[in-house]
Amino acid sequence: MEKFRASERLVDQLSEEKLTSYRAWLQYEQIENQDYVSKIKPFVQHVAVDLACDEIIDNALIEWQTGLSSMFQINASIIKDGSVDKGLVLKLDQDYQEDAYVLRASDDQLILTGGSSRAILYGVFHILRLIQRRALLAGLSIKETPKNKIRMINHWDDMNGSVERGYAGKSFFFDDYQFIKDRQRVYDYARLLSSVGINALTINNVNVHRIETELVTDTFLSDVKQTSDIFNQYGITMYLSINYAAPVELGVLTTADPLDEDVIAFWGKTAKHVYDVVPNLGGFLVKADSENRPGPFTYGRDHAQGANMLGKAVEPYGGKVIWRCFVYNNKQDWRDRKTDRARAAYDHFKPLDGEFNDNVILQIKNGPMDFQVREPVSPLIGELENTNQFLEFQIAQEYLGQQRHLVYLIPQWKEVLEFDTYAKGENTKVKDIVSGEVFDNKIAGIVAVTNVGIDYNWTGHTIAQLNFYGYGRLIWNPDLTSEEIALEWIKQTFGHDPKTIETIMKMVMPSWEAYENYTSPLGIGWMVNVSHHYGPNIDGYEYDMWGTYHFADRNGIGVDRTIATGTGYTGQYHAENRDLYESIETCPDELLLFFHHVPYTHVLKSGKTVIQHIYDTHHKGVEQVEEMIANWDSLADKVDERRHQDVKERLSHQLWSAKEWRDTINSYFYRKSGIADEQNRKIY
Ligand code: GCV
Repeated sequence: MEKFRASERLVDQLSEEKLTSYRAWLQYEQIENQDYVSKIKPFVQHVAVDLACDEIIDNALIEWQTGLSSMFQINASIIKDGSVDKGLVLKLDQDYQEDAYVLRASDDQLILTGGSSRAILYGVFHILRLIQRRALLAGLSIKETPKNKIRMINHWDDMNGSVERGYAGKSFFFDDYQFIKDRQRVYDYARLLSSVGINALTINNVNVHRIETELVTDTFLSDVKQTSDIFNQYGITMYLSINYAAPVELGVLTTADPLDEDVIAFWGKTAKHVYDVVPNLGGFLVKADSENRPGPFTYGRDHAQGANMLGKAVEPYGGKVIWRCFVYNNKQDWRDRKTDRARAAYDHFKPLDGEFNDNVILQIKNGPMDFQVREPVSPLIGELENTNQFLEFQIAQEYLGQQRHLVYLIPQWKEVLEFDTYAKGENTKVKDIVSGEVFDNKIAGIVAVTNVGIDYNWTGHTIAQLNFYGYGRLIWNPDLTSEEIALEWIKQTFGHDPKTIETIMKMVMPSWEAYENYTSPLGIGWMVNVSHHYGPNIDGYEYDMWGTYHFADRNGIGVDRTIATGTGYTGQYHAENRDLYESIETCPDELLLFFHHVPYTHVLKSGKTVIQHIYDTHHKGVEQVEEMIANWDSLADKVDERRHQDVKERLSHQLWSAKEWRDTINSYFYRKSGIADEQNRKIY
């Protein structure tokens, strides 16, 4: 099997100055503080391996040696014959949960006991993370069990090499309708993923075109196998996005009806062959009956019938089918204020609860719309009591500045995870539902659309690496705070200078709020250009031919989603949330226009009118970006030139863009409402 070694490859590919960006949070900078070095040395001279090695353990050992030689210039000896029990000792305990591990240290011995090889790998990364953060090891006593069993990444990579909603260069899996033969990047990526606990991924877009339909055929299966093998070496299970209409697209049948015997046989045979070649494949991810993708609706069948047919096909091989709930009708007349895209996922899938096979999982986006800067939590989460489910986030900043803007996403995701659905009374939080605890699901977890590409810093914006890192850390342990995650990342990525840490914290922590301030206020969302979703275009979204998502007119703004007078969407929530959102009095300001259509003069809880809020926040957002720039400028002599320059360029574009947003939005609403003054600042 193809084997790559991180240290060899890194040096081959990139110039030294770009390597710093490429290393991301695995910088392993040399440690100068001799006092710290002397305290850690007893633990790092030897590693005693008291377990059977496999390729995952091999990689854990390589990582340990790479980290130590770089940070301490130590070549840690690996002892497998039991002759030494000092230093790091690796053990397995079958009674632990698969990914769980324990770290216990005396004065000169650190025992890492894991439930599996993968847990050992995670444990090694944990110790290296502690050392990178200059934590002491003596007396350590830690037990780590991930909250979510499946921690997944979705790629939207196409085989022509492009990445749908990708903002960090082209795909590193595919180019020119082929797999890229040099798989160095893939290996390095697997390493980064496992360093933050990711254990599953799909490599191709959920929008499966003709060419990717062939991923399940002999045209590409040996490439699929080689790629899967690389991820397996890092404890990551690979899945494929498949085309629901494959039997038709491949010219085998004239139907993809899930109840048709020939279709059932096609998938049975296809699954068998796929698993013969790629026995470790996790299964299939499907986007069906959505945004022009084929699905069971064409044949008058429902999603359960479609998903279960595939579920049965992969069942004999332990495979899973992940079925996306992002299903909506995107044609709506602007005069129709009752049809509501926000209702769609719940309306489609709630009635099917309990009808899905055990190996089928429904994948639900965090909000009812589509990864806007502010949305309520999807009401479907908490409503599926008898169905496996995954929560879906988007690390790629499709609607959040496309990695040209600095936006730290963990605070947004934490709000989602902490949201109380009241599904089983008070304190039924999203984080406990999607982990499978509330409804005792067999399969559960969190998935996110990735933000990486072939750019040398992986994520386009260097600071967007934090969202990748943070996603892994957060879904491993949702109780970590946004501050803790940011601090971990900054120390590993940029080192220990107190001013650097403090300054970057000041930049990242308010960045989500800043973005919201200068873009879309009060839960309105969507005011972007329809094709690429970037930059302000107030009436620009998909209803531009027919209307908009915000219903702004001279009298008011917002979407009435109440039961009393609107689309009835609030009725999809449990009583406590339904009542909270239904009433203008109790609806939180930040979501007011998502749930209500109000006059511009409506007074918010803050005491300001809606129109004044819009104007003021747009100015504030721009000022916040100016502060970010001043902060970053002050680090010119603290951060290496390449990364400093990269971020500086992005920030200056962000400022330009924030001003464009401010001026576009404020002048639009000035005209629309007719109640702003000429300077667009003071309304009254
Ligand atoms: C992959 C949004 C994006 C699409 C994406 C879709 C989805 O509509 O703009 O690019 O398609 O979501 O999640 O399937």
